[in-house]
Amino acid sequence: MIKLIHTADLHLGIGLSDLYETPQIVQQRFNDFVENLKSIKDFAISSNADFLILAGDIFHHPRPSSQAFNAFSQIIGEILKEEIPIIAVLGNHDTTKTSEMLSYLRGFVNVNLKNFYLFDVASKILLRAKNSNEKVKFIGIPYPHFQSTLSYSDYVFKVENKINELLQNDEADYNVIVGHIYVEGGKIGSEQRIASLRDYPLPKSVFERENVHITCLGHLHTPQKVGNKIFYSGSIERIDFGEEGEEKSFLEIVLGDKIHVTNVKLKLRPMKTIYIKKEELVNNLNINATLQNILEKYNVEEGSLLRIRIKGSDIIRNISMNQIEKYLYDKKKVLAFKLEEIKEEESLEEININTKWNFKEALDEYLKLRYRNENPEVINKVKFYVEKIMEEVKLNEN
Ligand SMILES: [Mn+2]
Repeated sequence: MIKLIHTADLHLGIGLSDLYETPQIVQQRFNDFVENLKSIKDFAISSNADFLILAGDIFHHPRPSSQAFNAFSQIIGEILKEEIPIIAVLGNHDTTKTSEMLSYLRGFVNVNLKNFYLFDVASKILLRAKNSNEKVKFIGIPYPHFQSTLSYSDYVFKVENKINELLQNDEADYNVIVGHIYVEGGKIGSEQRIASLRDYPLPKSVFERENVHITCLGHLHTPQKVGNKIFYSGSIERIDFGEEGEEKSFLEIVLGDKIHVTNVKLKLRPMKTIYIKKEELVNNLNINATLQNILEKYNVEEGSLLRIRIKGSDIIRNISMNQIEKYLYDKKKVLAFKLEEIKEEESLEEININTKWNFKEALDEYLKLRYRNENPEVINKVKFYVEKIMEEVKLNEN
């Protein structure tokens, strides 16, 4: 029996996605992420884990700030002191897209840091679990930047072949795949908004094999099980308001005769959105007092990240930022906030992009969402014209 602690997408050093910020707020928010990583460290140590898995995007930038680098190195130092090996793969944020793909994390390998294993290329390593002395093979798959240069089928073929090759020689008691990669069926969230990715979805069958005991993934920020024995731990904090209602956790995985996976919840900074209609504000002489009166009715947890969305245009410029800022910091005790205008009819949903779609399928989905309150005739008309344009493009290509 072995115990793995699985986390990913730490994104140390990520900013505050267009909230009004001061150096103190940025610092506090940075600490939120570090505190959660510390709680994972404490859990790994107190639960006597055999391995800690970091499935990519440890740093938000390929060149992390000295603060992020120091915070991270201190925490892993404490984990390694307890002789818990760390298995890390690189994510799309840890690496540059250039061919050298050199990560700062390689520095730990260069100094021969004991028990720190980094996968910056797809490869394998065979290790002994410290508690049971069983043999565990880790197969590490860093983020496949190369997918953008391949067709979908070539990409799937390449990854599948690599995994086949790495699985050869059945020398281990357990085979564990650790990757930073998008697998089909996964729910897409904030990782898409911060990186504008167009990832190919890898079929689950690439990982679902009899001799693979578990696949521990990073990249998708929502904690989720996407297949039989395929897990995303999710990120360690919420990154934007699209995740407002989402819980975050890390995984405690016990592999033995059976697999036991437990979600361990992380403490998150409260996040809240308040919607206000234009009419509630513009018919009043004192817009600032009115806005405060409206906000007064809402219960906002201390230390929240607050988003105020006003439905309607040309209102924010009439609001005194100094006044509202003072009110929100002093009275509502928010950590940070933003005030934004949205069109009344603006869709609050986003299209869940499925990269397997061809253009026509993507168009259909878009139109369905964009014109969902319209007569179907409108949709058909738009489709007709788009298809006409596509035909013209085809003619020009020939
Ligand atoms: Mn990622």
